[in-house]
Amino acid sequence: MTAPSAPADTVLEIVRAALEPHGLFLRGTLNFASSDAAPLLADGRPAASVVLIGNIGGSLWQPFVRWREEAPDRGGADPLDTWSKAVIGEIARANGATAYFPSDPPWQPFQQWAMRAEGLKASPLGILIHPRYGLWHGYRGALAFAMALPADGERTTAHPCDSCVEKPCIAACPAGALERLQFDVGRCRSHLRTEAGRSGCLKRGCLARDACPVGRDYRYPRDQLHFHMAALSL
Ligand code: B12
Ligand code: SF4
Ligand code: SF4
Repeated sequence: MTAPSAPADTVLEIVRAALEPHGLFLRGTLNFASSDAAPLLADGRPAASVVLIGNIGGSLWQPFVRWREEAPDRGGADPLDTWSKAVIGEIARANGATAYFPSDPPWQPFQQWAMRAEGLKASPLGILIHPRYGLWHGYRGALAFAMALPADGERTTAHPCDSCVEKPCIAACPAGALERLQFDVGRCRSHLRTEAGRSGCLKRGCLARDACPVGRDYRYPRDQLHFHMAALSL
């Protein structure tokens, strides 16, 4: 059963505190206009707002690894999604929210929400770039609420790709998957199936992502890089 929401000004603090032990962060809030296709709440009404939840750098990796070690069988085919649903689903239930997850069809427009909530823009890889975390961040879920929420989270107007003249990410991709300034998933996947792809990107992480000079301190740990790349090559 879903609990009633706390007042708007306290619910964000409650959510933030509940996320912290799991290495997850409240990334931003977005209030929907009447013209928006808002996601639906569990009772069928359109949501008034969403809270975006994500990782910054490798923040979630150790909490996730510990959770897996406690009960190796419970992860299923996609353990990071299972973990995200366990953690964020519980926070949703406790706070009267409806949880959405990026990998659940029909796909919700997480990146559009993030662009509006955080002011981010897409990089040539398709991933949104953050002026501090670079390409090393992602979204693990969103909480949809019936009430409007105060602006929260960081909002930026700085867009590193706009002033990056050389764009080393494009040249670093051995498959030429970014040459048309739009990620070519076919080229990328074909390369990952080759010997060079297996010993390169698959083992060390996406070389294009790694070539970006922004946010290098937030680069994912090796195991996490390998985990994400293995999922991409399936
Ligand atoms: C389908 C999908 C993919 C497909 C892309 C197929 C395609 N050509 O579009 C595949 C499986 C290839 C993919 C790969 C990756 N993805 Co992906 N993907 C998604 C997913 C589930 C749906 C995207 C979508 O269509 N949304 C529906 C539309 C309506 O929403 P939208 O916000 O308007 O969509 C935007 C995107 O579609 C974007 N876009 C268009 N083409 C591409 C291509 C890529 C690769 C990406 C990342 C985005 C992107 O432009 C739209 C404009 O707003 C999202 C989660 C989500 N729900 O959004 C993650 C998501 C976009 N992916 C993400 C990531 C991180 C990756 C990978 C880096 C994973 C990895 N290996 O580490 C790779 C990138 C490739 C690489 N070189 O490493 C992150 C991006 C986070 C961020 N900082 O922006 C998301 C948000 C998931 C998450 N949990 O955070 N992805
Ligand atoms: S290398 Fe430059 S263009 Fe490529 S993602 Fe990084 S900042 Fe953007
Ligand atoms: S994983 Fe490798 S082939 Fe795919 S986009 Fe990144 S650098 Fe290119």
